[in-house]
Amino acid sequence: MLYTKETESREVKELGGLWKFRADDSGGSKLGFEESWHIRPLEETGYVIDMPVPSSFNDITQDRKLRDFVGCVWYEKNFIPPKHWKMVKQRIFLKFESAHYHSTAWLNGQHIVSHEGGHLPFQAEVTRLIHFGSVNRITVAINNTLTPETLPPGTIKHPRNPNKYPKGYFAQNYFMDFFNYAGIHRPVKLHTTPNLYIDDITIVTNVTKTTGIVDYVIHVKGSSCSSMVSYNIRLLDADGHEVAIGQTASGQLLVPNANLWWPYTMSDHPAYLYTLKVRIEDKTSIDVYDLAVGIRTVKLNKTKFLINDKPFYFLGIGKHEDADIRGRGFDYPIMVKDINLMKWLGINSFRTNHYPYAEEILDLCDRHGIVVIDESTAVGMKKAENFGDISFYNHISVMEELVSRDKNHPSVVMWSVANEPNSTLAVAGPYMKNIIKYTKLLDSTRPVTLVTGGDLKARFDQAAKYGDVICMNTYYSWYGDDGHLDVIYKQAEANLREWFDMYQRPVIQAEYGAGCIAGFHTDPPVMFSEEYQEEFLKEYFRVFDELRREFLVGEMVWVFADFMTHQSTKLAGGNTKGILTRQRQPKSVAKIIKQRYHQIGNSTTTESADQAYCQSKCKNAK
Ligand code: GCB
Repeated sequence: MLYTKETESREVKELGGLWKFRADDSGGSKLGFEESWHIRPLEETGYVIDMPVPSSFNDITQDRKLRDFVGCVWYEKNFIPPKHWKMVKQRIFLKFESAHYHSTAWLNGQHIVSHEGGHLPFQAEVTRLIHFGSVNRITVAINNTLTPETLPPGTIKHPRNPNKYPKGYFAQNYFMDFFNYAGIHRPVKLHTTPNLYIDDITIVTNVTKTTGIVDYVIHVKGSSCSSMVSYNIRLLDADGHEVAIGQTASGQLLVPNANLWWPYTMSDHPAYLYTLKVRIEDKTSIDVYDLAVGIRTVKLNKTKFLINDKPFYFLGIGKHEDADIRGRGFDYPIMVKDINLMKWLGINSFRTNHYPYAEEILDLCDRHGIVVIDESTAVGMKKAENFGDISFYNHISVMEELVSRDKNHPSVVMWSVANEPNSTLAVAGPYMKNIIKYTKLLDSTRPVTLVTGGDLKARFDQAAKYGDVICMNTYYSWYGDDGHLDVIYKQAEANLREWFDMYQRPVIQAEYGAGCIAGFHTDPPVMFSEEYQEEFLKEYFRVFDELRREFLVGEMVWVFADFMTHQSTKLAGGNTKGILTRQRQPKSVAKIIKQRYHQIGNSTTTESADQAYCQSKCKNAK
C-alpha cells in the first residue's frame, strides 16, 4: 500500500480534528455491536464526548476509568465529499494510517473494513458508498483488549473473590513495558485515485563500481487488459535532471556516477535522494506517483555492518512514539523535535521499539540520513501460549504489512521481527526461525534480526541465533546486582563476547540504560540519580570502546525520552530511563551521549564516501 499523498492525479481530504466518541462500558464490550451503534448517529445511542484524532484517547479526559479502559470504544465523524469527486472513472478510498488494536469501520452504516493490530495502515474503497451533496458518517469501533494471540499479547484477569474485588471487576495484564495506549493514532484520509491506478511500487537498489542500479516493479490495479496500459518511468536527480527512463511495468534503471544514500555520520553529503516519477495511462485514466529513491546497499560480514560497502556503526537509541496528553497519537511538532534532538545529540540510528512508527518519520529519516531498524509489534511474547498458530499467522501478516509499507525507505536497513521473546522455550525456536525465513522471502535485500534479552546465555537461546545480526538488551547493575556499577564492565563484556564467539556474526547492544529522575542528584551516585545514569553509561562505554574494534557494530541507549508504562510500584510516572525527559528536556547524561556520539561520528565519516560524491558531482558538471 503506497503512502497516501496528493499528486497531479490524486486528491486527499484529511479527516482529523474532533470526532464524537463513546466508550462501551457495558463490561463485555458487546453492547455497541448488539445495538448496532453504527447504523445511526452515535449521539442517539448515548452520551458522547469530543475526541481529537489523531490521538490516544487515554489521557484526554479527567476520567480515571477512561484512562485505563479495556474494551471497545466508538468513534464517529461526519464529512461532506467535494462535489467534483463525483467524476466518473475515479475511485475513492478511506484510509486509516493506524488505530490500536482491533478496528471495525462503517461508512453510512455499511461495513467497509476490519483490521487487526495497531501501528500499520488499512483502507477500503468506498467509491460506491459515498453520498454526494449530503453528509456522510464514518463509525469506527476499536477494541484495545490484548489476548495471548494478539501482537503484543496480554491476558485478561477475572478474579473471582467477592471479598476482594467488586462485581464485574477484570484487569488487563501485559508483558511489555509500555502503556497500552489506544485509539485512532494516525491520520484518517479520504483520497482519490483514477480508475486505473498505481497500487504499489517496489524499488531495489544496488551499486556496481560507480553505477547505481535501480530495479523497479510497478503494480497497477483497475485495468481489464494490462497490454493497454502504458508506462512512463523517469528517475530525476536532486536537481530535477532526468538520469534514466523506463517504459515497462518492471525494469532496471542505470545511473552512471550515482550519488549514493549515506547515513549522515558517514558523509558530508548524506541522504541523497532521487525521485522516481511514475506515470501510467490507459484510454481513460492517467495516474501519477512520485517516490523518493536512495541508492544504497546493505551487507554484512562476520564482524561488520556495511552500508555501501563501508562499515557503519550504530550510534543509536531506542525510542517510543510517546508524549504527554496525545499518548501515541501522531504529532508533527513532536516528530520534528525528535529528529532535531537526534541530530543535536549525534544519534545516527534508532530502532522503532516496539512497533512500526509513522511513515512520516521514515520519510524524515530518508531525508536526514538517519538509519532505522524497523521492528514489528511482537513484544512481550513470554509464554508458550504466545507461540501458537494464531499468533504465528498474526505475526506473518504484521511482517507482510510492515515490509510492504516500508520496503522502499533507504533509511530502513534491517527488520526486527520481535523484541525479547522468551527464547528459552523450545516452541520459540521453530516459530522464530519460520518468521525470519518468511521475512527474508518478503525482502531478500535487508538483514533480519530478533532482539534478545541478552542476559539469557547464548548457549540456551533457541531463537536469536536465526537473526543475521545479534541484537542484545542488557541492564547490568540495574536488573540484578542493583546499584553495583562495578559489575557492568565484566558482565557486559563477557556476555557480548559469548554471543559473538557462539554465533560469529556482528553484534549490536540494542538496549542498555538506567532509570533517572530528572533533577535527582546524589554523590556518590545511587540508583535513579542523574549521576548514577551517567556512571552507568560510562561503564558500558568502556566495553563498547574495546569491542567495537572487534565485532560490535552498534550501541543503542535505552531510551531517548521517558515514557508511560502500566502502573507499578517500581515505576514512578512510567519508565525514566530517558536521556531526555518525556517533555524532551535533556538530563545531564544527554551531554555525555552528545559528546561521545559526535566524536565517534566525526571520526567515522568516510573520506572515500565524500570522494565518491565529489567525483560524481564533477563528472555530472562536465
Ligand atoms: C527491555 C525492553 C524495554 C523496556 C526496558 C526496561 O528490555 O525491551 O521495552 O522498557 O527493558 O526499561 O526495562
